Amino acid sequence: MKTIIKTILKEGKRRVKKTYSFVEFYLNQWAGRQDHTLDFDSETLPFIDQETYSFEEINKRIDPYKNLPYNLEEKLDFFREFGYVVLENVLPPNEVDAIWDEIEFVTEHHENYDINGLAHRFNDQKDTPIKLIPKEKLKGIGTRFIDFHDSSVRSKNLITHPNLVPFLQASLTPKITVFQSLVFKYSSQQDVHQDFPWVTTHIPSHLVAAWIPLEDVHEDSGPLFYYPKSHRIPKFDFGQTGILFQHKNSLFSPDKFSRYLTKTCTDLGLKKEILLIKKGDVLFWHGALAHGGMPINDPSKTRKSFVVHYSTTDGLPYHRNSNVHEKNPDQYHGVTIYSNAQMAHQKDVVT
Ligand SMILES: O=C(O)CCC(=O)C(=O)O
Ligand SMILES: [Fe+2]
Repeated sequence: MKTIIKTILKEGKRRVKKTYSFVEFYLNQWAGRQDHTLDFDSETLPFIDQETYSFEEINKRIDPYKNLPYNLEEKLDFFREFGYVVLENVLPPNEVDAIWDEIEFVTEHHENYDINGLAHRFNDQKDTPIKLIPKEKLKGIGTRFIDFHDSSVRSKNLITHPNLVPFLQASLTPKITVFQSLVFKYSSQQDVHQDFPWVTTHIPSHLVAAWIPLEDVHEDSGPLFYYPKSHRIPKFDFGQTGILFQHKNSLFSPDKFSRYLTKTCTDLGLKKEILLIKKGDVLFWHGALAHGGMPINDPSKTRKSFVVHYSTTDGLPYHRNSNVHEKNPDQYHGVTIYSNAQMAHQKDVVT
């Protein structure tokens, strides 16, 4: 009885506090008062996002690179303007196929792996070892593998491929690291969102993501969609937590955020585009680009993809699940890949 009363009182207190915060938020808005900034810190903004950006200068700052199968200057200009860019034929298709073979192998033998996954209507929010997820769920719509690269040397080599690194260094800083990766078999069908409120490091602007198709994308499979140029729209205020989302503390929900993005993009005349790229290509998107996964029109169509969120070692000095420095983190093609101490027994187990 006592605990029930305590719980009710606690919940009541939380609601009163939240109501007070809402009133405060709207009063401040009405009075034109702003107690927190609603943009990235200009001091730590990647050079590409600064007005003084120049290709000559960035080319001096990044590590030397060999012939790239694309024009880096043109791709960076496009990225700056539109918030995304596609690099065509930059990854060896047989290496891409080999990654999917690994995913299939791990799925078939899931009982041997603690690699984390999320499966729709099984463990929607909480990362769970795939050995606890039924095989049929693992193969179904709404499933994702989390940080598969931790367990696969082949994946680490692919997501740090020398054709990608100069672009990453130029769009962030030369000290690139991997924040997190996700492997999908089907479209995520995720609502429109920007990544930086969730994929947070000490420096929220140090975020670029790659979308690596593991097969050619079919238009009925629920392609990735995005609003070109949306990386520059005014940022959403989650209330109390500013431009970042925190489950317990933010006043506004991800749904409200999605509605804000759709309305703002539409009002500004930005047109939604879908991504129909091929195996071997890579899309990079800016941490503030509004994007999501289209609904699946044909459930027989897979949309196998590897999504990687990159940051810098200044933004993320250690693995996101840790708060201590790792002595000599692994380096792949000049990119730092931290080990997940909580999953040490799963490191490189696939290869
Ligand atoms: O691939 C998708 O459908 C969306 C993935 C995504 O938005 C993300 O991982 O940030
Ligand atoms: Fe996203």
